[in-house]
Amino acid sequence: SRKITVAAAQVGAIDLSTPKKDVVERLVKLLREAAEKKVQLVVFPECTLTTFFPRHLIGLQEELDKFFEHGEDITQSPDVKPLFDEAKSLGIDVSVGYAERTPDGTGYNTCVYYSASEDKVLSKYRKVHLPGTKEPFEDPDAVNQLEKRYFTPGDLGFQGFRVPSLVQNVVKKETAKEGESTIGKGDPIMGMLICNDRRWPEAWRVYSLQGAELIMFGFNTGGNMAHLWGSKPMSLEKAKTEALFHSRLVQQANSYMNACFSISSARCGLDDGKYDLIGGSAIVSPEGHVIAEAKTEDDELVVAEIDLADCVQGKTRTFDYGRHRRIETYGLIDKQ
Ligand code: CDT
Repeated sequence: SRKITVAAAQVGAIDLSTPKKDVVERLVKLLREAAEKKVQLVVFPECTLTTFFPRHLIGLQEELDKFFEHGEDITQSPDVKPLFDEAKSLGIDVSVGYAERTPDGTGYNTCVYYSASEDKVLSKYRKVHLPGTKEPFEDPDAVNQLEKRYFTPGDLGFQGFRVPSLVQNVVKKETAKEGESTIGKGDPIMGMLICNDRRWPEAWRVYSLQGAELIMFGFNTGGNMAHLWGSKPMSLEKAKTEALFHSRLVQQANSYMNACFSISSARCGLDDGKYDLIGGSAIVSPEGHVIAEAKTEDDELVVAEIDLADCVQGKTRTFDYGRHRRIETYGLIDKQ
């Protein structure tokens, strides 16, 4: 069977002063709920461990560094280790987003995929498309988006990866009979994006060219980011409805166009009682349908059983790249 039970672990309000330890306790609670529901993979949001700090201008390096994880291996980071220990003991794979400070001082907006059966990080991704500005907006009422100030664009590319132990009876290339296709038969092929990346078709496409069957991403999207989007003045309510619409639009469209499942996991609620983030975590099928979605703007587990075999039709018919793509006409893509 190619069926797996997956979940988006949506995370509600986190204040500027909330200790990481408290956040991790909430994440562990979500993991335990996932275990009760026989979930095999849980996706946590972008920068899960703290408030979305790029909205704040933080001058002191020492203060800023509190929002980052330091050291080579996030699974050993003292505040976060309990989450990976719990994932291991419950046998649940997790994808977790966090701010990463490398030994040479570079900051990345990062996520990892941790496999419980292997007890190790199988893949790391660093956000490529960083929205916002280096300098704060001049309007003192605007909510800032200082990702370009705090982070460097990701340097790892979009590396699809295979995940062992989630599905049974896999056919590997080495064991396939002569002429037998292994599309949709091996260990699942996955990819990770982070927030703004989801709006860029190239990011999804590079994964789907590697056969990705499941793409996951966390996000922090402001409910009212008129300064960032340059949109016409509109009511807060309308701005949030638009933001949710576009978030859902890109997830559904890209899942369909790349014949893959997708899981999106939101940070949401009112951070510090005033910074509104949209929710809208969802699990979407390769046909572009929403199969599960969040009902709240708080901590919530969104669960679905998915059958990766459902990717085969899109990958072998409508979007059979070998037969239908016309790469000789796409040259401009990597020139501008
Ligand atoms: N985190 C992130 O990339 N957010 C952007 C918009 C900024 S709203 C805080 C997004 O594309 O959703």
